[in-house]
Amino acid sequence: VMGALANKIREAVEKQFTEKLEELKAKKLEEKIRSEIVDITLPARHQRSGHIHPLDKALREIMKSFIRMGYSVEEGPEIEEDFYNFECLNLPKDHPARDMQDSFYITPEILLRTHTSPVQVRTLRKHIPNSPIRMIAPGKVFRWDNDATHSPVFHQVEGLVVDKGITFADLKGTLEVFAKELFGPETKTKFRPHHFPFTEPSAEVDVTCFKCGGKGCRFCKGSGWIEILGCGMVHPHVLEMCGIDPEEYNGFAFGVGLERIALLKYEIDDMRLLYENDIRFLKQF
Ligand code: 2NM
Repeated sequence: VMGALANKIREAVEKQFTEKLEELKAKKLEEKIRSEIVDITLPARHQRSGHIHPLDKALREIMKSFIRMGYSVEEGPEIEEDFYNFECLNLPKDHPARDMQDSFYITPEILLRTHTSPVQVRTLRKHIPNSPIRMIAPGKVFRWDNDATHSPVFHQVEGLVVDKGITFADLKGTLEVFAKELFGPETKTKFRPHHFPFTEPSAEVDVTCFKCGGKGCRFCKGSGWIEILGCGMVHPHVLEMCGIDPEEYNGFAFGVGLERIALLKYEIDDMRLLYENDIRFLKQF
């Protein structure tokens, strides 16, 4: 009798216990569902995306043009030795272009590179005899300048070709093709004599204004021509400093300011806009 009674009590307690347990579980699940409710009618959260920078866009175009012509793309240090930045490039210790006012020196022998030519020098100095060089060197360069048209940090793309029997005609042909690819097939080029310490002869290159086609407009300040780069035949002394026999080899080199190309191509009138990284500005290109 006692056993049967005990079983009945146990069953009753168990029943109440499981009922309460189920009730609590159901309540908890309901709370969870309520707290995790998603309103699928809400607008999605806006994903802000970046944009290719106009300097990078211009660089990609320039690189595409030269890579197609068989050039390699070389890089080098931004903190450079005086030897590679100046000495090898026909810029001896007393040369005015080395002025402390133009260059950021770290020690008397180390500075922030003032052009990407030291990359060319480094490439030439490890050059394997009997192999031609066709290279461009894009990158940051540093000069003591700061106003509406000069930034202390800016970008250059320098090019170099060294082989046997290179002529000024090769230089002209190459840069003509480049100018047409960059500014359109109607573009004409003009080579004006100039001076650079590392090339002889040297020239500056103008292209016909891509706005007015050469007639003269506000964009080209009425002249019909726009200056885009400097170039020349590599000075024999530079080749010698790089361990290359100028009797056997010669070549040409050129330097383009990337900011200048970007401002021209995308019709940007203040260079400082390039450095603010305002997405509302960048998105336009
Ligand atoms: C320029 C103009 C003319 C140039 C020279 C060299 C090197 F290393 F081969 F000697 N690289 N780049 C050069 C020549 C650069 O910039 C306006």
